[in-house]
Amino acid sequence: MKRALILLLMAMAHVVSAHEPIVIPTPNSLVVTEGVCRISPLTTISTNDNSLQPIVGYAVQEIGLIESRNIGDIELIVDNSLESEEYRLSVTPLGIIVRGGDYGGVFNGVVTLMQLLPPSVYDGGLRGSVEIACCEISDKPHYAHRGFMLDVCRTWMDKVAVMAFIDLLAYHKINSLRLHLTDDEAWRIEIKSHPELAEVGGYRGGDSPIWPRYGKWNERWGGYYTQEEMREIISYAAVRNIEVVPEIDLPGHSLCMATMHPEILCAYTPKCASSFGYDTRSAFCAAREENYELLADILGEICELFPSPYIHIGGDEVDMSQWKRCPKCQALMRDNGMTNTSELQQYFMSRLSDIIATHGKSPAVWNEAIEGGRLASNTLVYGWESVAKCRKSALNYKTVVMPGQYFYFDMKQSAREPGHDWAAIFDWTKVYDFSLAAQGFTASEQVNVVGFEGSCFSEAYASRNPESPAYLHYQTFPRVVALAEIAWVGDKKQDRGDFYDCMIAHYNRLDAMGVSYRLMPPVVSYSNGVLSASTDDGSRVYYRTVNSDVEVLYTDGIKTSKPAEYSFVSRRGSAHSPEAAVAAHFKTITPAFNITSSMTDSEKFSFDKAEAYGRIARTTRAGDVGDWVMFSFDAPVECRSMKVATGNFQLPRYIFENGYVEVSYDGVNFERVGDLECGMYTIERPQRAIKAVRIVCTSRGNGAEWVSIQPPTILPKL
Ligand code: TNX
Repeated sequence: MKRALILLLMAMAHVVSAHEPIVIPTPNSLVVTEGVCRISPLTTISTNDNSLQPIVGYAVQEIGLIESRNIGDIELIVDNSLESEEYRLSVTPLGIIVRGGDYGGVFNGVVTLMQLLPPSVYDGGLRGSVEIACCEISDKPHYAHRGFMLDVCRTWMDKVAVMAFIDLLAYHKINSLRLHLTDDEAWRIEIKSHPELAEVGGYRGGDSPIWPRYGKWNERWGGYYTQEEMREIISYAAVRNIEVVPEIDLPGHSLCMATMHPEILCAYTPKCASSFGYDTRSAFCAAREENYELLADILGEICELFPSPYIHIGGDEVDMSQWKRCPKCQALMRDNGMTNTSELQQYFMSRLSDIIATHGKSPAVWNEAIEGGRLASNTLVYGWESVAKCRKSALNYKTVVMPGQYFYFDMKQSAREPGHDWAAIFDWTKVYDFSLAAQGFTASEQVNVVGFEGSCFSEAYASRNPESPAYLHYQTFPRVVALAEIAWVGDKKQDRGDFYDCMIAHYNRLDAMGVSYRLMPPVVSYSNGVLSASTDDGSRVYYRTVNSDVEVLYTDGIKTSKPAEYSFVSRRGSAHSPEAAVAAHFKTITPAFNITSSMTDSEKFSFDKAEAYGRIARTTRAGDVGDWVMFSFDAPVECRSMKVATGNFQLPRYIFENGYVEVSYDGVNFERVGDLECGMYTIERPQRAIKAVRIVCTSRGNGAEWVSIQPPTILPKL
């Protein structure tokens, strides 16, 4: 609809343009004017303002222009009459002027200018001469904070990978990148006064004392940023109008630190028999005075290194049972009249706030940190648990709104896709529809909302070829595009269908950027003996049958009496959709079986729960070499595939880290069919009916206190 209107307007203005102006995030005002402007690799760009020099360099590098000392064809100007991040972009036959209220404003104007050029600009810059429609754009963001958080702990991303992602964020006018630098699984930033934190804590698995979680079981894997590298990331981001906000996640999520420095833990000896001696406690003791000295060293260096006015000090998901069992914590609470452990957390966070205040910085925290009483009034709260928690925070604090069910892009996008589902299962449309007003934020609460932030926690990435950005891209794009849009326009949104039209045009740019984004699934229908699939996004559709791994280009309806045998996927550029098919294709069967094991099952999560296909069962300890779990079916099962798995549904955690799978067709003789990968194995197209499957463990421990056992996933013969 909107595109049709633009085309009509352009026709009326007699503009011949190779490229209709679709800008995302949508500008406040874009008026197409008469004429065209020609741009080529010989076009010059200039500024008379030294502070804008990095943007000239950026445009030269990205678009492929020539820098000029005289007034160029494209001129960058700071205009003090405009607000921070506001810009005016004027494209005329004689040249282009970008005026911005400040550095960010001018940068935003240049990002918009890039979108007026053909998409190939994102793939090596301008190749030849192009004509663009003349226009006048007047634009500014609704929210000052348009953020994204990368979890570089669970999955290591080196400097180059982070910079590549910064490029993508910058193309969408995201202006804050939070780096989640410490967690249970890793310590990713060099601390010169305590070099072992990164040198040891940056690596897990192999000969490292840090247990390998979520992937890469057999090698020492990871890395960390030296302070020098972090400075490079910070300035790379700053050129692109992105501020890097560091997060040191405290006092919980500190298992990595505690593995290196067990003295930071509460003063009691844990029971570690079920984890083969591995201590899984993860919280700093709040009553140990030396802990504050250590954290003063660490946070002091962080404050020096990062120009950001905020230092995120965590505060989420603290396992307070540790403090309840600690005599020192209990004494501290008694002496200070504290009645619950949230107050103890407030005490801890306030001590850290005092430390960073001495360096002129303000604290940022996750929403749990405000539960135990008032924090410093300059605290920035990141609300993640729910909309209600965000609203509660916004009563008293500046708040970044990022409830998991709208902004956690590590969540699945539909039921059978990868990712978590604890918050919700959602695609970009749900992000787009998010609005403070619709969520019931009062006017005064809205005033305290500084903006939105997307995130991608990366537990599920580490086991999916983390050397490639494909998984990260798939989870985050186009959800980041929707995030960028709503953070820019606020509640003044266009109809979602119209935005989708713009998004599809924008896909051409994502293709040129090399982003492996997620397409919407093809629509599949079956009638009169013909199976059809369609898409509306310019992608090609491919199909497969259950009997073959070969993908075939779909061109026309498929005549078949067995529609469930087919599944479809669409592709364009590096993007692809999830698998789509008629419902019967995905149907599973649940034949009766029982579980036996060399390990006992837990009382609460007993084997019979999994036998009822209800939920995951648990053993009472981690696995050792030779341990086994067996699924025995009451009657032999004919099927087209059977997946057996240790560990949780979405994450390879609580698994047999190494092992193999044996199948028996008679219940007596077993044959080895393959090795576990991330604790699981799928028996594909078994030739005979299966009577029993046995999973055998070949390694000791899994860094936790039990093994999870999933019910098998069985797809019937069709
Ligand atoms: C909750 S977000 C967490 C993270 C997990 C994430 C997975 C937050 C403050 N804590 O530790 O990685 O869920 O979605």
